[in-house]
Amino acid sequence: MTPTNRTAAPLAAPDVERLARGLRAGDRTVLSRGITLIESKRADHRRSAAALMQLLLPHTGTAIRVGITGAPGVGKSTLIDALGSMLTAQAREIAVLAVDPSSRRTGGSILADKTRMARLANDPNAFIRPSPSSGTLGGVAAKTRETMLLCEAAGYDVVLVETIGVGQSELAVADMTDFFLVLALPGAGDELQALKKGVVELADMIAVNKADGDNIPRAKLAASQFAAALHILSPRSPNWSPPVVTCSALTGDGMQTLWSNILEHRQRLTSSGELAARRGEQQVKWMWTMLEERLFEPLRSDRTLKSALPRIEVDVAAGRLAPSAAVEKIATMLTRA
Ligand SMILES: Nc1nc2c(ncn2[C@@H]2O[C@H](COP(=O)(O)OP(=O)(O)OP(=O)(O)O)[C@@H](O)[C@H]2O)c(=O)[nH]1
Ligand SMILES: [Mg+2]
Repeated sequence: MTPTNRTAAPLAAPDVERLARGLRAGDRTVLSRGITLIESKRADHRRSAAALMQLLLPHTGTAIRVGITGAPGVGKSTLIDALGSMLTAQAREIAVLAVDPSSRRTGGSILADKTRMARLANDPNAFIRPSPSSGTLGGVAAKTRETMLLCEAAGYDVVLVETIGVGQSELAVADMTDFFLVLALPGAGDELQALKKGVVELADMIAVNKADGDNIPRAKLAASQFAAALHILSPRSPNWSPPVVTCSALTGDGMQTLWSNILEHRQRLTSSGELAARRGEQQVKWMWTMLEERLFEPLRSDRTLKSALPRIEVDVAAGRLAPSAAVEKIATMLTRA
């Protein structure tokens, strides 16, 4: 082995096994190292990461996976803090992850998130990991999914995934979780308009947050309007009709009801076999998304390809190059990349 090769392979197979053992023993430093490994773009790291995932696979799948979405400022982080602390007080271990492909959350805003989740940030039974920084939605989602599995193998029994709800990120989070919670604001009609229909269709529950102080009557009104609207949509699951509740992440009101609903949903989907079926479908879908990411990667990383693509696009747009001929050209370059 040449020296260059040696530096390129810092994690040989036995190290992956040690990492897996440490991770399963609940060592947080090792968990963070594992996450760093799966977030790495280096080819040798990627192979180690895949080996790690395969080793840990039998020890995953046990957590209750909850996705949380809603407009900016609706109170997602505050709610995660309130719900999460309630759960750690019940001796559960919570992992908090995020999918934010816009990489809006760099530096300062990660800190802001931690202050929004002040209780959990200092809770030994909670593990908070910000969104992988930048990248395509597919890439960010794939890393978050694997991070979720690492957390499960490390013994966390509830995983809460926050998404900012930009682009298709809600869909990606709904695809990696068992229960999808949509937060809304008191403000009824307008709010209903503002929520994308596709997101409401994904909801396993809508919670009208900030139902405190003067907001309570408006929150109740909004909840009844959402309930009426949900009635019209065909439910996502034959075993579950999404309830609409009101809550206050600030005071903690409604957190217990929220959690009871999540448990009830889990019980029903488990006994009907829907949970296992849904997770199986998710796994296959993840595989395809990751493969797609992998196949497309040379388009983003290979220098020759990257520099050729804009020119090809211009030629296609100008009608000088047939799209089919362009595809042939790119495909040939891809096989050489
Ligand atoms: N009155 C009231 N304010 C709340 C409640 N929940 C959150 N807030 C406030 O709303 C603001 C936004 O809360 P966040 O938890 O950061 O909201 P978010 O949805 O995570 O926001 P982004 O991550 O930026 O999309 C903060 O000032 C919170 O204190 C609530 O239940 N009642
Ligand atoms: Mg937030």
